[in-house]
Amino acid sequence: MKKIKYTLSTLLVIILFSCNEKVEQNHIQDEAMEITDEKLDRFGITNRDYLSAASKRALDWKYVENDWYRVFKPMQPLKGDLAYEEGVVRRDPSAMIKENGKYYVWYSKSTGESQGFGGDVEKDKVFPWDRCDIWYATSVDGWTWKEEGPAVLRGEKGSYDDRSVFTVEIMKHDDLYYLCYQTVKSPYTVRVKNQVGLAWSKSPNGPWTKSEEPILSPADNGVWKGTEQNRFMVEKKGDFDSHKVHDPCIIPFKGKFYLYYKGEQMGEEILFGGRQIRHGVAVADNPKGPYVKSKYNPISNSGHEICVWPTSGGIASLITTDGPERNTFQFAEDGVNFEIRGAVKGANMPHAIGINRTLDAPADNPTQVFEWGLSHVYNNWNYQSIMRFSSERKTSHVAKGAVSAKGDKKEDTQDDN
Ligand code: AAL
Repeated sequence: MKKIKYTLSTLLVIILFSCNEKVEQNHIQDEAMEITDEKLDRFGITNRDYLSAASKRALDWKYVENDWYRVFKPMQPLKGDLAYEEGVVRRDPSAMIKENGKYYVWYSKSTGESQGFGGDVEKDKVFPWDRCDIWYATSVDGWTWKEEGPAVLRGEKGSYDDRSVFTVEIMKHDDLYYLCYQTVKSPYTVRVKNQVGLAWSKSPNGPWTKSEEPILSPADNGVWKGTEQNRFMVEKKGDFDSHKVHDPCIIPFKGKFYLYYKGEQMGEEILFGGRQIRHGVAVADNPKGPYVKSKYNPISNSGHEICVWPTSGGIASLITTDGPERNTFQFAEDGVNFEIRGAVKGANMPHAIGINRTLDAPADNPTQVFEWGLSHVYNNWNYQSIMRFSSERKTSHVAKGAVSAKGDKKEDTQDDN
């Protein structure tokens, strides 16, 4: 009995102590939050003694600025060979670079309808991005494009890229051009793993030399459950990139090469109303690798296609489509630890963006690279075409005809009233 009494009182002391500790922690957190009168006024908070969870988050925001806010306009069709063509898939454009007085873009190209996974995956085309090769086109004005031909073809039967090479990015470094892209080996099953390949050339017109082996592969610590072709059935999910490494983009940064990529996890879930997609980075001393995945991966908790660019001495990222932080601009001074810096209006938001690398991104306008560029649209499930996007920066909020905070009168505005 004595023993029980002793145990109960010890338990009580522990509970009281841990409750106290919790209160203490909350208190410390509140104290760390700087609650100035100016902040309370700016955020319109009624009573500083009754802060809602949302008000606490607002007061705790690290960055409150307008440099990172953009509004996209409706996309416009391209002319010439990149105009929509029934029966042809052209999608996932690379960044655009300018060489020999012309814009260059690379993209995934395939023909014919997709049958999905219901049929014969050995013979069918399962997705619009299945059975693709990488093609390229040039343009003087960015509107009318000439398709120049294939740049990188699928590999020979039995090679790691024998089924599809797709979703490509371009990097120019020290007079060499590098294309990095996704690869699939046949058969294209639901559980097939995707890797990343690399090709290089002395000229943007090729010829391209392909890496013999992939430069990036999925983490191998997931375990499928059973043998049925079902990607949601797992014994163990493994890392965020245990199934696929996608959307590669290499950026020279701080004397090294940062390969940003999208990971797909075995047993992927739907979270926050979107797919459970996250980004990672792998770093190399040389453009051709070896690329070593960062210990900090994943470096995003949201997003889909990779869209990264250098600005303000760091790397910025546009997070689209999936996850709680979708439609945000993020920035990492070290290229790894990204913080939200601004939001993007959801309307007209392009996906699978090919950044216009001919535009600058100065510190006082870090999203300027989005003034115009390329993206793709789904004309229908089978066929996609490349389109031109444009956007404008939004730093004020004023109705047509009214005077802005800066004192100018807006005659033409997209702003909400
Ligand atoms: C895109 C990209 C990758 C996927 C497919 C084609 O959104 O994430 O490229 O494999 O869809």
